[in-house]
Amino acid sequence: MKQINIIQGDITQLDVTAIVNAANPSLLGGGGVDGAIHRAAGPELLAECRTLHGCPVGGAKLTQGYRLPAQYVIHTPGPVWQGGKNNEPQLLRNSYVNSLRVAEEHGCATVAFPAISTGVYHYPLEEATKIALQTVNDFLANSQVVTEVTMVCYNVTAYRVYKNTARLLPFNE
Ligand code: AR6
Repeated sequence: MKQINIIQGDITQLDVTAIVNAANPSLLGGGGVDGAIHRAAGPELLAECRTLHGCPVGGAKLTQGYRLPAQYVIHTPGPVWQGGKNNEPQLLRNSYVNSLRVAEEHGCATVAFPAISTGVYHYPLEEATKIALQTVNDFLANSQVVTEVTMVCYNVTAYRVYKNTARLLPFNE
């Protein structure tokens, strides 16, 4: 059975095989969920990130989870919203797909995502949510490895948008 969960909470607390970090191309930390993940994982995370030499927008790279309950962190820089004419939808899709590919390569059964690009990067929440849910749903349908994906909404606004969007899509949570 494949499953998509939508929850409100703090992604750093989740006991899943891998959590995804909404990073920036330097992979050297920042604010938002990136800052929270680095604080919770401890300094070893930054030390490993330094060995990765960054990541292009829409790409994904894996590290250990260190002091997190999750075994791994998959770091993906999403696109900065620049009005929508700079390939933002495709780049956001790439962040989800490439994160899930990396999860598959490392045998991760359970993966959790934050709402990539919808904070500091200002991607409109409704549009980003449609891409997130559609992309994850399509990938899960074809994956032999990833069986459960949890979409983590940090605040109630995002949670409501995710729940409403899920109702409009052709899948059941
Ligand atoms: N758990 C789950 N979601 C969270 C948490 C958390 N602990 N904290 C925040 N969020 P953002 P971006 C939500 O800004 O837009 C960083 O500085 C937040 O409410 O973290 O992709 C990076 O280094 C929002 O819905 O990421 C980059 O420079 C979502 O996570 C830049 O921000 C994403 O917001 C990336 O910007």
